[in-house]
Parts: sequence; structure tokens; C-alpha cells
Amino acid sequence: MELNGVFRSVCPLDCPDQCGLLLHKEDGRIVKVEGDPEHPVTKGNICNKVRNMAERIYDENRLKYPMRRIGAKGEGKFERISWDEAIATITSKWKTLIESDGPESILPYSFYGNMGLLNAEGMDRRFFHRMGASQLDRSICSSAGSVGYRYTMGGSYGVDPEDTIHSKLIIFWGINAASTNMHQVALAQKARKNNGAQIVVIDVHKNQTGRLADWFIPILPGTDSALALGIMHILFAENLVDSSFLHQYTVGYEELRGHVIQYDPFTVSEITGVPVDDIYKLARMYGTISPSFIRIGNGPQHHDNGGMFVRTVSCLPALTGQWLIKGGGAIKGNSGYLTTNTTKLQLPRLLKNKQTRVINMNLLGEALLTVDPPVKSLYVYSCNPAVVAPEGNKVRKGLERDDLFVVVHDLFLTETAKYADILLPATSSFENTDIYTSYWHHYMQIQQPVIEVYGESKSNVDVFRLLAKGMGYEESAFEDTEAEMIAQALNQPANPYLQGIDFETLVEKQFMKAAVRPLFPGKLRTPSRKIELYSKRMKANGYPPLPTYIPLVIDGEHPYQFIPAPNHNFLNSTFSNNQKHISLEKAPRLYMNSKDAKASGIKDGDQVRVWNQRGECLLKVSVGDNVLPGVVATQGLWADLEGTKQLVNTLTPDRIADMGGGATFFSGRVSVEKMK
Ligand SMILES: Nc1nc2c(c(=O)[nH]1)N[C@H]1C(S)=C(S)[C@@H](COP(=O)(O)OP(=O)(O)OC[C@H]3O[C@@H](n4cnc5c(=O)[nH]c(N)nc54)[C@H](O)[C@@H]3O)O[C@H]1N2
Ligand SMILES: Nc1nc2c(c(=O)[nH]1)N[C@H]1C(S)=C(S)[C@@H](COP(=O)(O)OP(=O)(O)OC[C@H]3O[C@@H](n4cnc5c(=O)[nH]c(N)nc54)[C@H](O)[C@@H]3O)O[C@H]1N2
Ligand code: SF4
Ligand SMILES: [Mo]
Repeated sequence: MELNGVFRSVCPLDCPDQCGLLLHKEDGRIVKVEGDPEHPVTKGNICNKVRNMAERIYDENRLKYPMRRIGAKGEGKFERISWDEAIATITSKWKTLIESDGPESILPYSFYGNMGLLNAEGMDRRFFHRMGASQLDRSICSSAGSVGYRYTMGGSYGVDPEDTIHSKLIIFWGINAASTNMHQVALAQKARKNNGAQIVVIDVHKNQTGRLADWFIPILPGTDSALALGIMHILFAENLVDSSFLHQYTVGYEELRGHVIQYDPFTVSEITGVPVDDIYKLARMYGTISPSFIRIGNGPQHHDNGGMFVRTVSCLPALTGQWLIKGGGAIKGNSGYLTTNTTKLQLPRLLKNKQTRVINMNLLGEALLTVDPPVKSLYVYSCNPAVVAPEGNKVRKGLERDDLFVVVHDLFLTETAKYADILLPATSSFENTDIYTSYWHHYMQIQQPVIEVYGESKSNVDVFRLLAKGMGYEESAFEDTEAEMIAQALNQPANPYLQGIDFETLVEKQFMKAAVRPLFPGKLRTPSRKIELYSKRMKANGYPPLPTYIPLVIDGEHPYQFIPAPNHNFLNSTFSNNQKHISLEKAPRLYMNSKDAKASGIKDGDQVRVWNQRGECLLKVSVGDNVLPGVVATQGLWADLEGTKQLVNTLTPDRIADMGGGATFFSGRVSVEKMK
């Protein structure tokens, strides 16, 4: 490995932009991380978080070797052991458990701390399939909305974001794109400069994204479907729909026309808090400006009615025929275009018992406390559930169980890692070989090792190889090299968009674009092969077949709807334990409307206790007008450093959303009181 030079790389974080990176190396160390100007979408610009990535890679607190817990669970006291001992301890415990309680007593728990395909959903899947462990439903992020979108559009297929520079109206709907999808903002700003495009932001919180809008529309949480239906009402009433598109490419527009009569602007205004005149103005803009593009965010989707929200809003571009126009349409997610061969990569055939139970990751607390037969061992990797999962107090109580054998594989001593019996050090993505597929743009990228492995750390792929050996699994699949696994994943004739993308060419080119064709004219993967404004499949599954506004579940008698969203300088809880990023973000705030503050005698800068039936948090208040009365918002998944009580997920519900087993982080209610 060369000690000096500039090396092409890819950002591994769970972020739609998936930037191309250049890593500058001196004497074997990364000294600078910058954007790769050659990358066609991200064009050399990256966020502040990753510009400071070297601070994280070489943070003195990074885990260097395997350890065994010597203190109480959660205390964070460990002693060094060898890899041999770690693997022997884990596998002998698991063999005993499989003997006594069966393999389903073991639960893997992971998400996308590193988006690399082999490390996030490759060798691990092979291993747990072979074991017959409980399966994890990975529903914490966007599954409700993905199911909702699929009912309307047939799969995760939207428009090419590169086309959105042609848009004249760009609606950021429930997405804090300035923090979470910065290159979509760059494209929108280019469209504003070149075409005079207008940027509209619909959000419950006027945050960084709201501040850059030409028009910011504040809305009450969980009511967005009603607003979308109100827009449809006006589009039909004022004949602003594209009849020929509706006729050719949709089913159910006549039913929809009748159905939306009930969503008149007065009714919708009552529900959403958006003034009647603004509903008219927005609908008329949407009905007359072309091309118009909607970026559908994750926010309104993290509600009880989140699936139906995405299902509803994704009907809008069909009404105006925008899918046919370059720069028009919508993006909820684009992961469909780069789907690889999971049958070959994950080997589901190794799972003999097809009835193996499935546990929803949003219900981790329940799974550890009440599920029967009980979970006796938890293996956590690429995820930090003690901070990111809802009903945080239940999760911690579960992790404290004496009879639960916990293994955590991470780069840092996260809040979750403090509960581990065995703690394993993970490599950073820059030490591994892997491939990356964006769920927003259409490029696949490759990572090859740029730096030597840090201390004794190992990649997920390597750890599962060792665990397989320790368990005595003899399938050759556990010996496949990274290059072989990549070739297997890319061999996917069922996905024509992957044509021409292979390991060797990726190595040569660093990034390759999927061979994507526009969605229309064309046929979708819905049962009718058209956009389903009316969905028989939804009806069969017990949902209203037409887009419908369903109010949030009443979550206790608390005065405020609580919106704990991500922040600018962390990536979920990643970076929440890196001093550089903490200092950039300073401290979490609770944003409160000045009317509410006045009524409860709270002043800007006051320390408050935010509480409900699930838990409490201590936060500093920021009084102003960036949330509506009755709403409080905060940003960031902060670690509970030295008992600061900043763990927002102690307050969030583990109710399951209407679709896809999704999370309802933003549907909780809280009370707020000033600290004495
Ligand atoms: N800087 C940064 N970037 C990130 C992340 C991060 O933590 N930090 N996380 C990454 C991940 S995993 C994901 S999934 C994405 C998520 O990124 P986004 O799609 O932006 O989703 P959120 O940030 O969850 O919420 C977006 C917005 O929805 C608003 N919101 C909440 N409820 C409602 C509602 O009912 N209606 C409306 N209209 N708005 C509502 C919130 O105020 C917030 O501004 O970002 C990724 N990128
Ligand atoms: N209140 C609230 N809660 C939320 C959300 C919200 O908006 N509000 N957002 C939700 C969403 S959308 C998501 S996606 C989840 C995300 O939740 P998580 O998936 O837990 O994401 P992170 O907090 O980034 O934690 C990822 C962990 O993986 C580790 N890691 C990174 N690379 C590797 C690797 O290669 N191997 C191993 N073994 N470990 C690695 C990192 O060090 C980090 O500790 O959080 C959810 N929780
Ligand atoms: S976190 Fe997102 S914006 Fe930042 S470098 Fe990574 S992909 Fe790019
Ligand atoms: Mo996410």
C-alpha cells in the first residue's frame, strides 16, 4: 500500500448523496478528506461532517482491540482480550444457546452505519441464515414510505436527480435537504439561478432548509396527506389536471376525482393549519408551473400515517402529467435502479426453517423484555440502538438483562457498546473493499483499502468469516473473497440497469451510472402496470384504496407534538461521540413557539424538562417562530454523555406505522416544564 498520494473513495454514510471522495495521504495517514470533483453529481462538494472524517478515523477513543466487559452492564468497563478468545467465547456461548433454546434465541441487530453492500448486507446475512437466527425486520428508516410509494408507483423508482436542474418548481416536502441531501439543494439552486425556479419547503420546522426557501409553508405534524388531497381537490376543480396522461398512464382517476371533493380547502386548512389562500396558491402553482419536482422526505413518513402520506403525495405528479417532462416528477428513493442480486449475495437458501421468526427492529425494547420464547443473545453491528431506537428506556432495560449475552461490533464505545459482554473493534470503510449504491443518484461506486487496518480492528465481512469458522460452518460461501462477492452481487440479469457494471470496470472507473431509462413512456411494476391512484392491492391489504388522510394516533394528554429530527453535523448518532463534531453542533435545543413559551412562562435559553409517559429529557429552549404553536422540535441523536439526559428517544413511541413496520419517531406528544 502506498504511503503518500491522493486516492479515490466514497462516503460510506447512510446519506442519499453518497459523495465521491478524495483521500489525501501522508506517511500512511489520511490528512485530508475532500470531494472528488470528477463525480458527476456531487462534483467535489462534501459536507462538513465528512470533511472532518479524519478526526473520527484517528480519534483517540477509537476501539483498537477486542474486549470483555468487567463492570456492570452499561458502565463501560472492559479489559483487553485476543481475537481468538473473543471468537471462542462468542461461538461457544452460541453453540450452547442453540442446543438449549434453538437458534432463534439469537438476534442480529444492524443497520447502515456503513452502506457498503458486503459489510451491511452480505456476509452477515449468509452467516445468520446458516445459523437460523431470528430475523430482523430493518424498518427503522424509510420502510413505511417505501411501501406507500410502491402501492402508487410499483417500486423505488423516481426521476434522475441530475434532471432536476431543469425544474421550475421544486418542492422539498418534509425533508431537511440542506442538512440531509445537500446536492439536491445545489441542483435546486442551480435551477433557481438558470430557470428562475421557485423553491417551496413544506415542513413542521423552519430549519436550515426552510430558511433557503422562496416560500416556506409551515404545517401541523402528520397532516400532509390532507394538504396533498386539498391540492388534488383544486387541481380537479379548476381543471389543472393532464387528462391525457391520466388516461394513458394511471388507473382510478375518476374515482379519485369524486373522492377528493371532501378535501375542500376549508376542511384542509382546519386540519393542516395552512391558510386557505395558501392552499389555493400552492395548488395553482403546482397545476401551472412545469417542470415541477417534488423531493419527498423522510419526516412526514416517520408518523403513524407515514405510509399513506407517501402513497398520497406520490400521486401528485401523475395528476399534472409531470412524469413525462424532463425535470418534472418526484423522488422518494431511487434504490430500485441499482438493486443487486441478493439471492447470490445473501444466500437465503442457507436458512432451512422458512418459518423463522421475524422481529421488527423498532420493537427492540419489547423483543428484549417480553417476546416469548426470549431473545438470549443480541449481536449488534453498524447500528447504535441504545440511542437511535424508539422507547429508549425500554431498550436500555432490555440491554441490562443479566441473562442476555450481548456482542457489539463498532468503531467506538457507543452507548450500546457499553452494554456488551464482548466488544469487537470495527474497521472504517476506508480500510475495506466494498461497493456502494446510492438511493438517490444513479451511480455505483467502489471502495478499495486506502489505509492500513487500524489496530486489531476487522471489517464486518472478516468477523463473520471468523464466526462461521468458529461455529464450524463449512460452506465455501464463507470463504468467498470480496471480489467474488461483488461479482456475485452484480450478476443480476433481472435488473437491466446494471448492465455493463462489473468489478473490474468499477476498479478502473471508480463510479458507474446505471443504464437508466425514463419511467415514462413505460410500464411500472404495479399490478396494472400503471400509476395506481386507486389500488386494489391496498384494498385487499385492508387499506383505503384511494389516498386518504388518517389522523395521528392520540399519544397521551400532552400539549405538544414532539419532532426529534436529525441534525446538521451528526449522521444519526455517528459523530455524536467525536469532539470535533460536538463542538460544531454545540448543544441540542428545543425549539418552541413564542406564544407557547409566553403562556408557560418559559424564556429563551431556559433549561426545561421535556417528559411524557415514556421518559424525560433535559434541553435548553430556543423561543421563536420556527415551529407552530403546539409543536416542539429538536435536532440530533446525542449520546447521553455523563448523564446529560439528552437522549430524545426516551420520549419517542414504539408504535408501528401504518405500513412496512415503520417507525413513528415524530408522532409522540410531550409536556414541557421549566426547571427550577
Ligand atoms: N446531516 C445529516 N444528514 C443525514 C442524516 C443525519 O442524521 N444528519 N441522516 C440520514 C438518514 S438515515 C436519513 S433517513 C435522511 C433523513 O433525512 P430527511 O429526509 O431530511 O428526514 P428527517 O431529517 O427525518 O426529517 C425531515 C424533515 O421533516 C420534518 N417533519 C417532521 N414531521 C413532519 C410532518 O409531519 N410534515 C412535514 N411536512 N415535515 C415534517 C422535520 O422537521 C425535518 O425538517 O437523512 C440522512 N442524512
Ligand atoms: N429520534 C429519532 N430517532 C431516529 C431517527 C430520527 O430521525 N429521530 N432516524 C432514524 C433513522 S432514519 C435511522 S436510518 C436510524 C439510524 O440509526 P443507526 O443505524 O444506529 O445509525 P448511527 O447512529 O449512525 O449508528 C451507526 C453505527 O455503526 C457504526 N459503524 C460504522 N461503520 C461500521 C462498520 O463498518 N462496521 C460496524 N460493525 N459498525 C460500523 C458507527 O460507528 C455507529 O456507531 O436512526 C433512527 N432513529
Ligand atoms: S454524509 Fe452525505 S453529504 Fe456528507 S460526504 Fe457523505 S454522502 Fe456526502
Ligand atoms: Mo435513515
